[in-house]
Amino acid sequence: MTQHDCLFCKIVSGDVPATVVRESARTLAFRDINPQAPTHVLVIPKEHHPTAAELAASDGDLLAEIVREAHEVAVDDGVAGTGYRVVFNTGPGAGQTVFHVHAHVLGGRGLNWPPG
Ligand code: IU
Repeated sequence: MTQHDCLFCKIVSGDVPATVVRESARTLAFRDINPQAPTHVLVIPKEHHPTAAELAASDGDLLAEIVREAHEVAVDDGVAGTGYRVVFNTGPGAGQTVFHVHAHVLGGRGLNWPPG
């Protein structure tokens, strides 16, 4: 299902441009417009789901596919060997600004822990 006021639904439909790096029948991966690392790609379901928690409850297979695609993005960008991070910001207090679930795939530089 598409939400007309959702930015990432508009990227899926092609109404908003994005640099797509991978696509499967149910997922899309594109470069973040404000990258926080040399590799910063967002992996999303093509269907609208607001958060990772909601997607886990409604379609766990699709959430697992997003995590698999995140790994393939890291392989494609050559950062899987050194290590990469997959982040689902969930809720405004954690920095979620777009309420269409997305996995941030970050790599290509040292990543500190704990995150900010
Ligand atoms: P967040 O976890 O909801 O804060 O992540 C949203 C991301 O979407 C954020 O990193 C933005 O830079 C990114 N983004 C994008 O890639 N393309 C866009 O057109 C817009 C935001 I608006």
